[in-house]
Amino acid sequence: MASYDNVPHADFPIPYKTIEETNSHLIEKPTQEHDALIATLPLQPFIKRPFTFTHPFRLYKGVWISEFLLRGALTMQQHFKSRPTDLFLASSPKSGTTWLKALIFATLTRNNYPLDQHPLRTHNPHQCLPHLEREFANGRSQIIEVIPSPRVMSTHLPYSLLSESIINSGCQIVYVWRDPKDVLVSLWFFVQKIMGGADKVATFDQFYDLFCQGVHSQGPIWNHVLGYWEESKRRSEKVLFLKYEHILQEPVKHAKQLAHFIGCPYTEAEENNGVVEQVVELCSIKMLKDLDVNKGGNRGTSDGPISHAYYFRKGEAGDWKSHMTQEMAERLDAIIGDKFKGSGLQI
Ligand code: PAP
Repeated sequence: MASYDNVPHADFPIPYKTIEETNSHLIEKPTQEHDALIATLPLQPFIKRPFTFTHPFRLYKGVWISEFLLRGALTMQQHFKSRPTDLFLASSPKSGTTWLKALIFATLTRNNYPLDQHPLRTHNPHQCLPHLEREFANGRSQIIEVIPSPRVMSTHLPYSLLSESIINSGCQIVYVWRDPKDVLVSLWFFVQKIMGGADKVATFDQFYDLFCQGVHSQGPIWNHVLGYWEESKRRSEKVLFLKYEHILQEPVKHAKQLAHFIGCPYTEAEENNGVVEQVVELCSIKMLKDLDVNKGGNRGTSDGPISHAYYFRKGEAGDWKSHMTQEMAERLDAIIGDKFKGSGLQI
């Protein structure tokens, strides 16, 4: 049997879905307390609702965010009490959230279950870790409250919109970002699936133009990335800054770095026994995509049920080359390169 010595709080986290199901009596009516304020905020330029599914975007403090998630974010900012032991996965949408949810969850729980019976084989990664502002928007704030420590949660909010409580609690944040050109392509395919076809959404060129203006979920992406980058430079022991493409290139190295950062490094014995490779394999898109839960299940959201399969497409670097002209790529790179100037960051 595995040893729990190097994994703190060996029994936790357990999949969020289990906590949600056993505490369903704590679910409240979704909040409307910020609706009056939200109604005064600038609305996104409409073509067809290309990025927003059923909820339009509003511009709040320089961030384009769906009305629905903004409701959750504002309620969260007011009421959420972060604990020093909390761990957050932060990301701009379509930057590697599902993958990192799996990797973090598997890393923390690798000794709680035999890996061939691990909950990731029966749960989509989004059922394992809650998305904080979405849960607040959905009346689940009290469920978040009863999750035993150490809690592991995700957020798509930029650093500038995190609550004071999160920033001041001393909790850790893992941030993942991705080449924005691939983020854009991934978003476009995702929205088509949600909306039921290419004819239901804006054209790729329209998507691209809005993206270049920063009008997309939690955009502009350059501010999102820079916010966490700056914070990771200031507090490297609290904010780990990862890039999707780098993890793809060297998954084992990054899995070890992640484990070290979150306080459960692999032992020499684990490394010698190939446990890092097994965790990486369990979390790979090839493995997750083929599981029944991810082929057939779905996730209830404010936009209706979203098939788990929509979270797994190609999982590659550079798919933008099949969808963007060289000129489009250079223009977007130039916009982002300009914003990154002086930061030390490069695409
Ligand atoms: P989210 O923000 O809605 O949760 P997110 O998981 O960040 O989405 O992004 C989805 C992308 O990650 C998809 O990329 P693609 O469209 O370019 O293919 C998806 O395929 C990819 N992805 C999902 N799981 C994995 C994984 N285990 N390894 C690598 N990439 C993955």
